[in-house]
Formats: sequence, structure tokens, C-alpha cells
Amino acid sequence: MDIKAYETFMQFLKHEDRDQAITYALSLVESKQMDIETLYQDLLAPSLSLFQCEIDDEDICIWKEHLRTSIIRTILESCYKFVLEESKDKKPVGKKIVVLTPSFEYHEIGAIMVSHYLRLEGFDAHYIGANTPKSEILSAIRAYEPDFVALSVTNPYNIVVTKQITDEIKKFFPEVKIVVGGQAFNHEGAKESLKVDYVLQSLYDIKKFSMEVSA
Ligand code: B12
Repeated sequence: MDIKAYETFMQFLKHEDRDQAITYALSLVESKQMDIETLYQDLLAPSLSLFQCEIDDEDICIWKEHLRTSIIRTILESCYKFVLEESKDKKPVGKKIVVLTPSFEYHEIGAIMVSHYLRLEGFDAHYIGANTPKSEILSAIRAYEPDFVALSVTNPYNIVVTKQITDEIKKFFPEVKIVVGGQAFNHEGAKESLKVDYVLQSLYDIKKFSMEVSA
């Protein structure tokens, strides 16, 4: 891990210096000092997952968290052109996958990252949004006919709604394979009640999954 790059980036974030943080992160990829996966894994993800507010005032902390998330989201959206460039020479997997977060789940940064990782692996991957109601998920499957639906779930309370959604996908579209991942599945027993085909978490899992389904 490039500690110096991480510390430089974190200094910009700590000072809420949006412009410098974005410019710096994009320059690392543009100058090929870092590839997309390294930028996401070593800088962007930890900058949120390890977020700690050093102020006691809860209102200020919430505002700071929102601001930081918005900076990271801008970087992710701006990186999409590099994702396309990096995946240009990758052999297509020949599978469509839609990535989303279910109803009530607002944490979407992980889902966006995962959709980029899947693109880099050669999937025809599309992030369709956060807090996606069951009816919209079903109509997206009907219209788009994906091979896989990937649900990102962070809050363990949302396992209940995830079960309702995945049961309906299995009922109406048994041919569509379901992938789940996200922090909620780090909790014991979270996946037991679900009828899903894959529970994945890390970039390593995604690469393994890609090799398995391309074969
Ligand atoms: C940013 C943030 C928010 C933002 C999200 C904004 C957005 N647009 O995404 C906002 C402010 C909206 C928010 C709200 C809330 N949050 Co919040 N939030 C966070 C924070 C700081 C970072 C999350 C993040 O983006 N991490 C970075 C990403 C990259 O990591 P990731 O999501 O884990 O994803 C990685 C892997 O999990 C995996 N992955 C994820 N999905 C998938 C899917 C597949 C298919 C695969 C293969 C892999 C995979 O790959 C990703 C890349 O490595 C965390 C702190 C933390 N420790 O995570 C709290 C945290 C997740 N939030 C928490 C809570 C409690 C809430 C609220 C309930 C607070 C409240 N009282 O209102 C609400 C819930 C809103 C809702 N209904 O969903 C708790 C959850 C606790 C728990 N029960 O587990 C945390 C852990 C904070 C804490 N320590 O208490 N939050």
C-alpha cells in the first residue's frame, strides 16, 4: 500500500478540500501511478470505512460524513472513463449483471465500486441505484434480462427486505442468478435465510466469480 498517497489524500479530506482531493485522486490514475482497483481499495474505501469524527457535536459529524461521501462519489463517477479504458482489452465475460441496493438501503458507495470492478473483469455491468423498490427491481429484470442481479446490503436490518426481494426474483425469474455482498453479511446468520446463488465480498471473490462464470 502506498502510505504516502493515502496520507496525502486523507489530509485533503480532513480539511474538506474537495477540489484538491478530487484532483489528487484522479491524477494518480491519470499518471498511471495507481490503477482503479488500487485507488478504490487503498484510498477511497478506507477513507469512508475508517471515518471517525473528531468533534463531539453529532450534527457536525453527520454533515462531515455526507460531505466526504459526496467527494468520494464524485471521484467514482469521474473514474468511469478510466474503468472503460482499463477494461478495453479485457476479454468480455459475455454476461449481464445489474447491481443495486434494495429498498431502505442508502449506502451505495460499495455497490458503485463493485459495478466498476465487475466492468473491469469484462462483465456488462450496470449500477441501477440505491434504495431500489422490489417492483422496480423486477421490472428492470424483465426489461433488461440480466444473467445476474447483485444486491449490496450494508445494514443488517435490511436483510429482511432483501429476503422478500430475492424470494420474488427466484419465483418470477428462476433463471436469473442472485449475488449478494456488503457489510450486512459479515453478521453471523445473515445469509442463512436467503435463497441466493453467491455471497461475495472482496475483490478477490469477484475475480474468482468472474473466472467461474466465464468458463
Ligand atoms: C457513508 C456512510 C453513510 C452515508 C451513505 C451515503 C451513500 N451515498 O452511500 C449515509 C449518511 C447516507 C449513511 C446513513 C446511515 N448509516 Co451509514 N455509514 C457510512 C460509512 C461512514 C461508510 C460506508 C461506506 O461507503 N464504506 C465504503 C464502502 C466502499 O465499503 P462497503 O460499503 O463495505 O463496500 C465494500 C464491501 O463491503 C464490498 N461490497 C459491498 N456491497 C457489495 C455487493 C457485492 C455483490 C459484492 C461482491 C461486494 C460488496 O465491496 C465494497 C468495496 O470494497 C459507514 C462506516 C463503515 N464502517 O462502513 C457507516 C455505517 C455503515 N452506517 C451506519 C448506520 C447505522 C447508518 C444509519 C442507520 C444512521 C442513521 N441513524 O440514520 C443510516 C442508514 C441509512 C439507510 N437507510 O441505509 C452503520 C451501520 C451499523 C450496522 N448496523 O451495521 C455504520 C457501520 C456506521 C457505524 N459504525 O455505526 N451512512
